Amino acid sequence: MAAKKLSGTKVARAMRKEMAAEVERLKADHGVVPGLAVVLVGDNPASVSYVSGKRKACEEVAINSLEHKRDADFTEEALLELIAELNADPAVNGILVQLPLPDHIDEHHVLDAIDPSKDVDGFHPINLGRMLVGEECLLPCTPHGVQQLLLRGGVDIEGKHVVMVGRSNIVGKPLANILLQRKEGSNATVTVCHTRTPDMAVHTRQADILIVAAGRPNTITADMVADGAVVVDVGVNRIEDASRERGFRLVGDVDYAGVREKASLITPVPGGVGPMTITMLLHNTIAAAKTAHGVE
Ligand code: L34
Repeated sequence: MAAKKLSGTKVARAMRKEMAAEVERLKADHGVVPGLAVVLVGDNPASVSYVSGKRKACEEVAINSLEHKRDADFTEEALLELIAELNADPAVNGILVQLPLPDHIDEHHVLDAIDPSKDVDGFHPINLGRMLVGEECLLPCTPHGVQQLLLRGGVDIEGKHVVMVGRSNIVGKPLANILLQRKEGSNATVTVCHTRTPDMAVHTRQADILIVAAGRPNTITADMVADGAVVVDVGVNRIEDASRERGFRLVGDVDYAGVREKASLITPVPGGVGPMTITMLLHNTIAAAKTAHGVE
C-alpha cells in the first residue's frame, strides 16, 4: 500500500495562521512589530528563490522584513560591518545571512558575529551549545521544522529509532541532537549516517523514522527502507528540465516514486520540509522580538 503524503505546505499554513494572530496581538497590546533582516551576498539562484520565499512569508504574518542584497564581491570585512550595524539596530529582532556565502568569506567568522539573541537561524555557537545541553535557545529552522512537521503530522517520536542521513551543521547534526533530547516530542534513539558510512542501507533499513539530508538525488531507494517507515526528505535539488517553465524541477534526496510504495508516510519535495523551514524562521523572529521587548 502506498504511503500517505505528509504535507509541509499544509502544516506550515496552519502554523502561519497562528503566528499572524500572535503578531497582531504583539502589535495591539505592546506596539511591537517583529523585524527580520535578511542578508544575501551574490545571486545564487536557489538562494534568491529561498530569500524571496522568506520575504513573502514575512508579509503573510505581518513581520517587517528588511532585505540587504550585496554583490558577490562584497568583502568579509564589509559584511562584518553590516552585521554590527544590524546587531545595534533596535528595529531588527532577527538577522539571517543566507548560506552558502561566496568562497572568499569565512562562514564561521560571519555567523559568530551575529548577536546570539538575534540569531534566528540558530547557527551561532552559543545557541548550538544551549541546544546541545537542552537550554532554551533559538533552534535551527530546518531541524526544528522537521520535528514540528512530524509532531503535527501525528508521528510519535518517543522511543522510535530515527536514522539521520547527513551530518551537516545546518541539518544533520542539530536535528540528531534535537530528537535525542530528554524532552517531550523527542526521546528518540538516533543513528547518524554520512558519506563515510560503509553500507548505509544496513542502518537505514532499521529506521522507524528515516530523515534524509544528503544533498544528492536518489540517495535513498526503496530497497533501503523498511516496510511502514516514516520518511522525511530534506533535500532540495534542481534537475534540468526543459519541459518546465523555469527550466528545472525540484527533487529531494529520496526516490519518491519507489519509496512511497514501502513507507507509511512520506514528505514530498517541493511542499515538504522547505515551507516548514521558513515557518520556523518566522517563529524564531517572533520569539526574538518578544524577548527583546520583555513580552511574556
Ligand atoms: N542562513 N541559509 C540560512 N538559513 C537557512 O535556513 C538556509 N536554508 C537552506 C539554504 N541556506 C540557508 C534555507 O532557507 C535551505 N533553505 C530552504 C528554504 C526554503 C525552501 C528550501 C530550502 C523552500 O521553500 N522550498 C520549497 C521550494 C522552493 C522553490 O521552488 O525553489 C519547497 O517546497 O521545498
